[in-house]
Amino acid sequence: MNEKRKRKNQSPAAVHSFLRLRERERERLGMSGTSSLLQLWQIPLTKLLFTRSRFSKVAGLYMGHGTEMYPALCFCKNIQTATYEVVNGSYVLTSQTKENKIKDKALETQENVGAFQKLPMVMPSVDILYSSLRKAKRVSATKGIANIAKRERNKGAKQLDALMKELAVPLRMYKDNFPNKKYLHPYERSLIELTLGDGSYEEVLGKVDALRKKVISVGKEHASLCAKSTTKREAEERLNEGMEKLEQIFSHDGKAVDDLLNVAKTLRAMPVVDLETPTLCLVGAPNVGKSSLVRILSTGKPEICNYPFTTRGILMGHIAFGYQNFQVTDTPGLLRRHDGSLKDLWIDGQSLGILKVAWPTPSGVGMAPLRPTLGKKRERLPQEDKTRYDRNNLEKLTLAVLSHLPTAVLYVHDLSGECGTSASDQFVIYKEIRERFSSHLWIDVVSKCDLLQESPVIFITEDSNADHLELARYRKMGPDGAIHVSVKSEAGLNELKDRVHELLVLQSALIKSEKSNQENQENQTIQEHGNLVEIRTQANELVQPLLGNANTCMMVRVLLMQQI
Ligand SMILES: Nc1nc2c(ncn2[C@@H]2O[C@H](COP(=O)(O)OP(=O)(O)O)[C@@H](O)[C@H]2O)c(=O)[nH]1
Ligand SMILES: [Mg+2]
Repeated sequence: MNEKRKRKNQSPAAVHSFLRLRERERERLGMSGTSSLLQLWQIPLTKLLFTRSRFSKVAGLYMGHGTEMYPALCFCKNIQTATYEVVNGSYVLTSQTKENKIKDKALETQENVGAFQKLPMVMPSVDILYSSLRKAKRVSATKGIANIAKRERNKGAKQLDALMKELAVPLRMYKDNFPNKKYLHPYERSLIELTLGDGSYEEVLGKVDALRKKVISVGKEHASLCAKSTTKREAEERLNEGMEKLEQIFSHDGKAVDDLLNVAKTLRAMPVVDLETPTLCLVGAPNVGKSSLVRILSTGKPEICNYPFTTRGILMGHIAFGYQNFQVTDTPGLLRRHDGSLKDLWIDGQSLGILKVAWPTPSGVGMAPLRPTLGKKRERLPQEDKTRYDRNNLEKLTLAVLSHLPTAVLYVHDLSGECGTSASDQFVIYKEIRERFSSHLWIDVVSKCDLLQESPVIFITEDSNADHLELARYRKMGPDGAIHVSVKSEAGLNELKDRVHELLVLQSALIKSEKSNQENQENQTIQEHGNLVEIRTQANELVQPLLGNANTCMMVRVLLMQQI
């Protein structure tokens, strides 16, 4: 405001240079993207014309001192308050590109995790209802109404209005503050799918919003009925009716709020990962010794993270090498499917919306969406289905971690025959995972080597592939270059720690270089935009002295802007 007042008293040239300076500063600070025509077109000059004109208050066509002022100036005045963006070389009202802005925001948020820790606290539905009723009943009639009937209907309408607002405001807050799933980091999106089930998150939020809309429409309707009452008694009756109706609706549909409360609780309990800290992720079949190795590698005592659908917790530890800190975590195990490979579980790129698992359907085993796990629905699943469901989700969690988090992989192979998954099954899963995540930094470890030396194992379940040379080599030694370790005899642990250190330092460098690449790209975009603005400003300066007529001036500028 002060800036505006000061500028009013300055000469057009001073205003012009001030605006150019400010535009440059905005560009320098990276505030590009939205450029005000007020600045780019030096529109305040026309505003000065208005203030100088004796007819500045007259609408429509303006005449004064022989100067004709065109209706274009009215348009000009309108656009002073609007901001524009450059789209395909021409200016488009910012409101028209609102969608793009949302998209930008989405891209921004997708780069970060931590949304679950920012979820709003949800109040149980009964608490919302009773506190709203208490507050509404305390509302009294507007002071100074002498007529009893008028006073009563005024009080009734006000109380109903207050109840409606008290009920609707928290619901609105939940709607606004629970993030849209599609704008979340893909890892968090996958956790929502895995823990809550396909579409459950949106369903619960949708129900909460439907309840809000119902409360508003019923509340308004009864408040207006109450306001139309002609007697004190009628007003009282309508007030009671309205209160009862709202209470009834909220008691009946308030379950959605309680479901949302459970969703928030579940999601907030998810382990927090730091994307910028290099992480080592242990992968392999169940019982191969992953957790035991996490304990050995962690410098402190690792925490057990309970993902809601895991039967056993997952360990999350920290490794400190000198001044550097790293994360180490195990994943639930991967199993070989007898009906094929893991490919049904692949998480396709960014989207988990299409995640499907093999699931018994009424017409036999087919592809069906994940079953929701919220509330009672989960309990009703038959035991066999529940086990299958949990197993699928455990594996999907492993795949989600590998797909969406910048982790280095420590793949654990157990060739001792102790873990319950045969060497050839482990080999098949390993090859699939290795191929799928070939870009990850990687170490192979053969665990429990104390047992290997004691008794070479032969599996009854081994198939004819055993003759295959590669498999035979694998069964004996694991993948090429694998480190043989034993938590029991401590063999190979020092070598493993050294290799892990090297790997994590590399991972750290990788994260840093990716980050600086990203920053460079962003800076380049800002720079390009800055150059464009500079060219436009210079072109504007050239055209300005040549053109006297404001209308023509504007037309030429529009053409010029579109050309650049
Ligand atoms: N003999 C022997 N047993 C081990 C070794 N490492 C782990 N185990 C055992 O293997 C079983 C599974 O280990 P765990 O770390 O829970 O495997 P995870 O399911 O892959 O996390 C446990 O009973 C461990 O005691 C080892 O080096 N030698
Ligand atoms: Mg484990």
